[in-house]
Amino acid sequence: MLDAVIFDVDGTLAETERDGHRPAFNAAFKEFGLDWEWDVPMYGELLAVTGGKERMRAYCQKYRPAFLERADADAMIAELHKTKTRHYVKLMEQGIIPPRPGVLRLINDLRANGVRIAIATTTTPENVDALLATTLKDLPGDTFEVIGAGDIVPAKKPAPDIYTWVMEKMGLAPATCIAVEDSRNGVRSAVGAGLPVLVTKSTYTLDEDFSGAAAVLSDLGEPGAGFTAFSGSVNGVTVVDTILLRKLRG
Ligand code: XBP
Ligand code: MG
Repeated sequence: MLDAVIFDVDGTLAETERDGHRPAFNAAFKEFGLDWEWDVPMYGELLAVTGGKERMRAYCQKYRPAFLERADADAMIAELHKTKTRHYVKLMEQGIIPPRPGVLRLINDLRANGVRIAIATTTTPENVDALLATTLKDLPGDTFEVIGAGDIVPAKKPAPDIYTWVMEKMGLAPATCIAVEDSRNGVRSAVGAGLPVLVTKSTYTLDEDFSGAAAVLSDLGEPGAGFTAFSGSVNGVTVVDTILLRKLRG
């Protein structure tokens, strides 16, 4: 029985971290006259902490402790984050980030089968809107019935709160839903909310520990370019569709 699929956003629907969020943070730092620069490996390390404000704070704790001693440190982080969001939206408007393989195909298949679709993410709502308007513009406007994003719950992933919030909004129990994620933090969040999780590894999460996931794949697969399975009972199938998600849901 599968009523709904709840998707993570960053790394799952699109590879937004390296060329979207990361340069947006760097542009905000520059605008504020800070000499902070998050290169590709450094950003990979910082992704251990979800949420942009939380990530900047964790960076300062480790690399810029003096910044946190400023009386206006909290306000500065909030302003930096608003600026980062503005840069991120501008970057997305350039249309540089495509959907990951199989994303549009799977979502259309779920719609055709009457499966409800939602989002549970730690990213800011404006970022989700930007992604929907650009990368995912070919999906009908009513695709995502509920979008749980950003500070709507105080405890971000790996806490289960965002998944629980989304299921409550949909009036569904975890027993009839499945999550699609790309990160260890996402798996912990979904499993904590009682959901089975399908993982599609992303650039920054290739080596993460996904124990607890129902299946771990390279991507959702397209006909002619199927996924590679690292774990899970996929029995010769090479594209994720409604039938496979029903099986994984159990
Ligand atoms: C990914 C994240 C986010 C973004 C930054 O979340 O960790 O924090 O990197 O977003 P998910 P904000 O994979 O759950 O979508 O700067 O808007 O917080
Ligand atoms: Mg993610």
